[in-house]
Amino acid sequence: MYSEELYKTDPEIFDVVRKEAEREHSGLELIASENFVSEAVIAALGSVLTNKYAEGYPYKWTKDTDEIDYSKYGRYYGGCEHVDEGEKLAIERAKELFGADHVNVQSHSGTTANMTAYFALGEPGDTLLGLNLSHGGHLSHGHPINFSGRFFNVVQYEVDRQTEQIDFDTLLKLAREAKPKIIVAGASAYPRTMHFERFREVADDVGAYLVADIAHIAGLVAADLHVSPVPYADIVTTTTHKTLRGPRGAIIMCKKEFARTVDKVSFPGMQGGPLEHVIAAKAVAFKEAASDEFITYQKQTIANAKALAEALTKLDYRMVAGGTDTHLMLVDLRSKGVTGRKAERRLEKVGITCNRNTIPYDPEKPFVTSGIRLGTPALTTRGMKEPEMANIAELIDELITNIEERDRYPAIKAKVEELCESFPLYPRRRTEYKNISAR
Ligand code: DSN
Repeated sequence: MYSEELYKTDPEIFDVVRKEAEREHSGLELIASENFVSEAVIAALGSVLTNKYAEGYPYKWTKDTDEIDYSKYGRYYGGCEHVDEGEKLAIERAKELFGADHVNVQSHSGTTANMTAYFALGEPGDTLLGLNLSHGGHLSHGHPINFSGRFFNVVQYEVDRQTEQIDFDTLLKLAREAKPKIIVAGASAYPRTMHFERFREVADDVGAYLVADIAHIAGLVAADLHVSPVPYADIVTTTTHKTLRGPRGAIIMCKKEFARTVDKVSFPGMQGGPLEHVIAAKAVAFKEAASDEFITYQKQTIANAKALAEALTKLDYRMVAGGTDTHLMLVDLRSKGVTGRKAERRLEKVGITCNRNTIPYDPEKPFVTSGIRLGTPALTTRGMKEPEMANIAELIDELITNIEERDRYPAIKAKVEELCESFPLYPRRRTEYKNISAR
């Protein structure tokens, strides 16, 4: 209904939106960190809540006890009674979903959530022990060009050369040498289970705080299909837009003893006005994530990842760490003589979207890489199951094994589009866009 207004005011931006909806529908989205939100989430995002300034919180901390009091007005602006309700719902639903003592729902992104966690627990110059980016970690886990690498004394751990998984004896040895203030357990390209209980043992041994970043696996954790870090970590951060299938943004969960500090570091320490439209959309996503349907979805996401990994293995692709326990896999392309960069670019030409990714101990530069990362959350949201995963593995293989034969690309693209047509994405929305632009 309101797209008409956008078209009248700004046909160029309308067209950007229309074309992106078509791209999402007509391609196979295998970027492990992406997903397709519900129309309900989009409705909350595109709402009047974007108009409201609401610095502060929908509660006040009581003076003497570490309790939040929703009956007290904690904002620096008037007129927050409705956004207060939305933020309260987001907080309470997230607490329930993850079993956390306290949740701050205001983080704009995973990186600012991590920044908040580190500054809540440490000071610039403290030692931070995080997983190396090229071994599956994240920029905000201590990369030298990121704030984390510039503000903290970073020591990085790596995966074992043989198993390509975290070896906790090696990690313990490194932690004893480095004596970190904070250990970060989390990854953006680690296909196997993150054993948070083992991280806790290491942290306890060296007297470090433990931050768990579950940006990728939050949906699996919420559905109880992956070990939860909540009982083990002092602070848990997550984005809300990956497996969790909410709006782009993040939250911070923590034990009660850190709650007040986390809130203070987030605002006024780190951010200004919270994005109340995004927070309301987070609340919607948490409600959706508490449903049985969401558990079924996450089970299928894992089953699809296993099916895709198995089908590719049969086609002679090597899976890093031997396969997957989660929603993602890392594919080593060296046996095919194709780099990650080339595979990413050429796959895109036939409508298959993924990202190049370093594999552990990668001989190629990070901009080139020997691998690609594939994930199944978005395709599973569309309703695809194991048979489609086998089909997709064949389409990927057809492209990779004939990568220099560009005349074959149109036929592969046609097969991709045919598959996508059977699993329509945002059909009402796309029809509306088409009708408006046809006028
Ligand atoms: N950029 C995200 C990913 O793709 O994993 C992590 O923040």
